[in-house]
Amino acid sequence: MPASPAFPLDAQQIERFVTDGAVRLDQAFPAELAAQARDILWRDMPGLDPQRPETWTRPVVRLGHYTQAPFVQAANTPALRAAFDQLIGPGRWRPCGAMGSFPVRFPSGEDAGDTGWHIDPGFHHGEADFMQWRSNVHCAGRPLLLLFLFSDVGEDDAPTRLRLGSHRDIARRLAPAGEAGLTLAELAAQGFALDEPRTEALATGPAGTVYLCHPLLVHRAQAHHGRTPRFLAQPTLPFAPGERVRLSGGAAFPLDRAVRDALRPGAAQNAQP
Ligand SMILES: O=C(O)CCC(=O)C(=O)O
Repeated sequence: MPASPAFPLDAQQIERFVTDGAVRLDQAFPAELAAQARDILWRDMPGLDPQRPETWTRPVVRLGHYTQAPFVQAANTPALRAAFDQLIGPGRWRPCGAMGSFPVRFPSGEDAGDTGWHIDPGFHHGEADFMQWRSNVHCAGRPLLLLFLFSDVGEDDAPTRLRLGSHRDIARRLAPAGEAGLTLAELAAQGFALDEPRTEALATGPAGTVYLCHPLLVHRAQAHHGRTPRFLAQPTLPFAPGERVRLSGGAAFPLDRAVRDALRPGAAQNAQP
């Protein structure tokens, strides 16, 4: 399938989403919207001045959920909506009404304390202890892990580290736990499948790039060794009511196919780093 406005991901990119669990969409939203959003975010960090690095005293500042126009427009461009249709399926997702959370990372020698490998859990977010939040093999509550670059991110600028193919390892660990799934604490106790051989990719790119990742992809933050603060958002795109990964039956979109492939007998032995 060729890339076009209606189908922004070509056939190779779609296969990469299925096997690697991550695909990069360039110019997913305008850089101008990213600049407008950064102005708002700077205003929400009192005492921190974009022109005065000496005011950047913490390695990370976490900002919440934003509903102003630049954020909602960035989340809902025609290219992104078409890519969601390609990966999840038309009618199976609901638009993002807010953008966040934003871990804003600053050049710093200090440990941010939040750079461990993990997946972003899909449900039970009401639990005060986030280690009790849960995920299941149906990816209930989260059809995609989305990384929106709101600033230019080079290799030194704390790009998120992605373990390619790890969504398949996590799917195999979640499958025996059925509907209830596992807590983040239980997945952490199993080491997030880090014993599997996997290669890594870095979520780099100019402002306006979006990484569309499988929701079970293992990823982590890292220290910032560059010069310019990194602005990244991880909005939650909801499933449409009643929707979740289809393990069998119905049309299998790339989101479903990635899990089905991982659970096929012999898939673990055939896993390639
Ligand atoms: O800051 C990053 O690069 C990723 C942060 C992250 O994965 C998280 O907050 O869940």
